[in-house]
Amino acid sequence: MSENMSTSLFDLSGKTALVTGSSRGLGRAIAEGFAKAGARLVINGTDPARTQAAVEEFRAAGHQAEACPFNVTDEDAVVSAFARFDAEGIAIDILVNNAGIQHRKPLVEFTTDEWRRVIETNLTGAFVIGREAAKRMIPRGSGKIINIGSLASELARPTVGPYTAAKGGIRNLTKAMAVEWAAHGIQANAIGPGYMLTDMNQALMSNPDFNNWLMSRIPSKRWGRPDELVGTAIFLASDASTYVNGQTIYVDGGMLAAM
Ligand code: GCO
Repeated sequence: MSENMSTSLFDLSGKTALVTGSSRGLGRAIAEGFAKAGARLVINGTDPARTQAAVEEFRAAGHQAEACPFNVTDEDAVVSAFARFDAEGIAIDILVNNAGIQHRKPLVEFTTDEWRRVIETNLTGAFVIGREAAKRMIPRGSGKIINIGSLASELARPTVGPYTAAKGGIRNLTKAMAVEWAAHGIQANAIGPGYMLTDMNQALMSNPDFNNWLMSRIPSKRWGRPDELVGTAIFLASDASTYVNGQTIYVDGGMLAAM
């Protein structure tokens, strides 16, 4: 493949990407990767100050970025954000539904409200924002939707039941989006991160017993780095994947491949 071919295929220049939960963690890493590939970024987080600070860092690095803080569980805020995009002529070409929370305890001890909070944040938010984005992508005849799943989209472990249910839902919501929106030039896919070095997993990283178990389960024998998701994200966000739809690509160090 010539240098020009490989570069243009993965070029995001001229595209605008909204990445939820992109002021830190996996979303931040993906947003930074998109910016380096030429995209204009809409940075989202629940904390306006942290979101704006992230935007300033993107701009200081020479990238185009603006802030759009909202909680993905606040449907009114999501609808208002897209109304603002419409009013300002901002077309979201690429949506990454990354925002999510974790809550660990035995399933039998979860209150229904605690269950709902995880489902609302990790699954319903992706539906609401995906719907609002697709309403604008369909008339344009193009769009990229990337939902962030998990190894928990396929496998379960004790104490993360609501998260596992939500991430399993992400895997099939992605298929539902793909089958309804592919004819409109939209590719909807998911990325399933393995055990990544993020704030959400600090409690696990600092637990020797968990680490020993995890290293026995991962062929790569190490935690993944957030930047190791960027290549897959750019692939799914770019013209390199125009006939890929409904797939979940696992970036997990081989964990799902192992017995
Ligand atoms: C946990 C972790 C996992 C990872 C990741 C695995 O408590 O087991 O939080 O859920 O975050 O999602 O793919």
